[in-house]
Amino acid sequence: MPLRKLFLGIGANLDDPAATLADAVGSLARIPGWHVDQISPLYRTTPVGLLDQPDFMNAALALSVELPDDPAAAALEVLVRCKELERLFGRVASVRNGPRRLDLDIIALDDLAVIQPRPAGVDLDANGEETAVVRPLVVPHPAAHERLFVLAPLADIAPGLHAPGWRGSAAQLRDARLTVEGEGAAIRIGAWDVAAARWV
Ligand code: PH2
Ligand code: MG
Ligand code: MG
Repeated sequence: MPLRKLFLGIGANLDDPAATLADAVGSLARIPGWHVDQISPLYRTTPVGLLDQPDFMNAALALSVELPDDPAAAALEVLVRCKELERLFGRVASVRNGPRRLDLDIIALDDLAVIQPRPAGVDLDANGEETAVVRPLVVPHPAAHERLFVLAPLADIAPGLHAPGWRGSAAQLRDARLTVEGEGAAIRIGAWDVAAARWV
């Protein structure tokens, strides 16, 4: 099983988001075969999509993960693990783009490009077959390049990352979004403290 480089976007905006995200980092690191290599600063971000909800906390992680050779199988395994963790952290089904205790999104997985139907029952956002079919798992994340809450923390840990289909590096895309969304849309509020296993 090859070691693949995985970039995750993590976010939360209910209860104690910073504590939830820190605990999620710990849980990801304890998955057998998963290694957390980099943890971005923590950002407070303006909600995108559905505006009438609390601000989010967002961060990005770089991991090395033992995954199957087959790209689709690798992406699905990551998805299933992430959905398991979201459920463990008490996430309940909600509206698309709505408030959530924990959201783990695959930003990019090596240089893989995958479009794959989601396995039934894995997606808490999906309230039926239709959603699973209409919204397949797409890697790299189809919206990552146009969201400052993803790009700002990602560019901190992987400025040169150029995922398949992107028109620039993470740093270039972040700078482009900064001019659209403004500095206030993503504010750095903490750096990861290894000893405390928290952002401080
Ligand atoms: N996640 C969403 C929708 N909107 N906005 C911010 N600021 N941060 C998020 O993580 C986020 C969002 C859907 O997953
Ligand atoms: Mg998301
Ligand atoms: Mg998600």
